[in-house]
Amino acid sequence: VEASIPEPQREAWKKNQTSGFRGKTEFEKEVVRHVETTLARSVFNCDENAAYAATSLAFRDRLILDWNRTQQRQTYRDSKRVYYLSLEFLMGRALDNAMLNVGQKDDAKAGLAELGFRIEDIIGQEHDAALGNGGLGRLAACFLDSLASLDFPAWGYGLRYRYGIFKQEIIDGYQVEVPDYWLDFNPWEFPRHDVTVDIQFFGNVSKSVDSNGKAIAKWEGGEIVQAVAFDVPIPGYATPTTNNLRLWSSKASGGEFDFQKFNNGEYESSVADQQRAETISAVLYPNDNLERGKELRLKQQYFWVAASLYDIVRRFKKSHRPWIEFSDQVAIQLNDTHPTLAIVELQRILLDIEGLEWSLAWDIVTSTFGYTNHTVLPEALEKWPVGLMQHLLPRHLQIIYDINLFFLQTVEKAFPNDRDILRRVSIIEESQPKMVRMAFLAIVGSHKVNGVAELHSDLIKTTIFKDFVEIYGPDKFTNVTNGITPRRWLHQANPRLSELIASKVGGHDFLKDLTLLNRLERYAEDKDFRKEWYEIKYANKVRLAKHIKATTGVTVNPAALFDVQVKRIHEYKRQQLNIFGVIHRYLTLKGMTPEERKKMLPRVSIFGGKAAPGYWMAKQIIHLINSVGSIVNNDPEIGDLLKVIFIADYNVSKAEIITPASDLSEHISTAGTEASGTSNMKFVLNGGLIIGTCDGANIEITREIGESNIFLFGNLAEDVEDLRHTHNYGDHAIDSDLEKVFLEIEKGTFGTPNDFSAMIAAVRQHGDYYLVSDDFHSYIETHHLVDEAYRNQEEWIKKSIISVARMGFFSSDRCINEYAEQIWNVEPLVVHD
Ligand code: H53
Repeated sequence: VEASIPEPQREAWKKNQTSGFRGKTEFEKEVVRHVETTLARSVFNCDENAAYAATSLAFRDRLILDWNRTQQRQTYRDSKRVYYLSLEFLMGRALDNAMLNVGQKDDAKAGLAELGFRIEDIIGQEHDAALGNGGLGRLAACFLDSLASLDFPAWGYGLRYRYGIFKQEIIDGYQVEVPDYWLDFNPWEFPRHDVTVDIQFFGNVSKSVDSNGKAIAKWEGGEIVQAVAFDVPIPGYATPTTNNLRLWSSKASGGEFDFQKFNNGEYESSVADQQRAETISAVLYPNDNLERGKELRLKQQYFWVAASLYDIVRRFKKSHRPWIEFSDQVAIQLNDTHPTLAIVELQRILLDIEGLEWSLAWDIVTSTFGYTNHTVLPEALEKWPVGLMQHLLPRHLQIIYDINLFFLQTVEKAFPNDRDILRRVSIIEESQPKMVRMAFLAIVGSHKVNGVAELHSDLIKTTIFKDFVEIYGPDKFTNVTNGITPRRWLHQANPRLSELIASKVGGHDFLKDLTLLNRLERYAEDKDFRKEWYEIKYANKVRLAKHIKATTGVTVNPAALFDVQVKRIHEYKRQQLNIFGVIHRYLTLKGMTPEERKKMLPRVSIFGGKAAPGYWMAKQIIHLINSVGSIVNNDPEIGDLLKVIFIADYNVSKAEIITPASDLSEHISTAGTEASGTSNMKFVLNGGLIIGTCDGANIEITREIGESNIFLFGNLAEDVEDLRHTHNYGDHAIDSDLEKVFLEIEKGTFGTPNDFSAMIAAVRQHGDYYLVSDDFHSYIETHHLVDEAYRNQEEWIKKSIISVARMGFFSSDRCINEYAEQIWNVEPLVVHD
């Protein structure tokens, strides 16, 4: 039924159209209105939380008007849209970002002050939207910001988890996980109870032939779960464009519960179906770079993908265009292999529901999808047992088999003398049990495949996807180096630095064209400018020191070198290398005379990051860091010379405090293992230097900022394979300094040695897969170079300024423009006021 208002009545609508608040006074009015009506509170019981709620609702009201206008314009213009499918969107807080992006933070600040609140306290009330694990989820969030800021018609599609990534507490030095119930009050989402999709699971497929002799497959039976849309407005920076992030929530279809059972007094089982359905979107899987093949995870993937595709297809069909034009209107990007079933689902829709021929349908599918690979780690590559797929999605498995059959036929034709290639590239792995290789399915079903940094994109072409380069040619594979949004990661997280930069590079335009930062370079030679630069860094360190004091009780000296490693805890990221290095430093200090010690440079080693709950070794690493901290931090001989801090519950809003405060950050993965890394970009953009391996985006950062502005160490990716071969399990030589560290741990200096024996055994007895010993010497030597460099503060600050000036390339705006041009073929659409 058409729900639009007839022409004669539209005048009344026009006359009564609302517009967002303008200026401080109108903002205050909105806040008071929300406090008094929406929240039913008053001047007598408005605490900071209520003020946060009212402020957010005032901004939400304002955003949704731009959102409406953006959506109307995009529909009216019928322009091509991008759909970014991601199981994770690690958004962090929304209020500060919304205020800055619409350009009304000053009004809000002044207005809140008049109403009796400090804006920082109000911002601090917000709960992070933590629907992601780490780099992959945060990248998706940066992309949404860039897509809107660059005026691209784009939607994100994800799952509305009731529980995001767990909260981490550190109790007696161990990680303890606490559920993250974040939906108590979330002013940033719009429930769309009218936008629902029924999603089918299980059942079976019947095949028949129609009157024209055409085969018909019918997927019948099984169970239905309902997907309900929740929309989150995504404001662009300094533009009215406000895009949409649509998150799906699961619920039982056909009513709340079984009335029959309820009437019979079977209260518990009457709600069982409902609970089972709601389980699908209940919780985010807390693994980063690890796939464990759980049935519920596959259910989540299909649920989300099927709802999203139904929505996309429904929108396309409104335009009454022929199917052949689908990929002129729609580009879908797969963020890793998690949404790969979308390929199969679209083929199913076109074939079984719309009645298209296989080859036409398949052309449409492959020209619609692009696939981004984010890892070469074998444990992170998704594979699903054929049996599970058959049980849960019987029709999809048939289509996968057909896709594979046609694909292998073309391979066989092209490589008639190579039997083995068919086994190697088959989407079905002939193992026990048989598995569906999702990355291969994603490659076969997409027109472009990209890696996320140059080294990584080269590696996938020469290792895991080598055969596919032979089959499709090199042009199907490309690189789009990751980026970060300078709005959140500079302007919002480091406002003083952002303003200082703006005062020198010609205003705030650099926030939309980050290459303008290059105008900063000449100020490296300006002593007064360097002083201001230093003062901002120092103030940021004071702020972090306060946070450390408040949360850990440890006092750190803001004049010390702040050495930071914050990211997910993973053996390949090598926090163990860092903490072994810290122990080495401690032993060196302990071996000195008081006079010698006086000459040493004070350091604070700061760690943060979550371990997947089932990742035992990662939890051991956290325990060792905390154990070392409790000894070192209380050693009166050491004092300020070394402090070891573990910041609990690292998340986006903590990153906004930590990143601007670092002097040095560590990006020290075994070469060839970190696809890109993005925190490396954030730290340098905030004037911190890097110690890092030749891995991921570190390599391109070096190219941009210059070798003299980064501390590189360690073996190269090309040598890793051979080095691993030289490690004879149990009897390869361990670096002598590292051996001293091990012996000290084994003496019990940092608590029960047994607690850490597995970490040591991984190096000594189990082949040192991550090359901790091979890189140890180079790591320690390079830290000496860092100390030397830091002694010369003027030179250090120059390096910091020059590095920031050369970071323009790493904006996610550049990255999104590359996707738009090379992969999506979409253009911006400006929404005028
Ligand atoms: O994706 C980031 C990269 C980073 C990589 C990360 C990632 C995940 O967070 C989770 C799964 C996965 O396969 C990859 O580890 O190197 O910067 C964004 O591309």
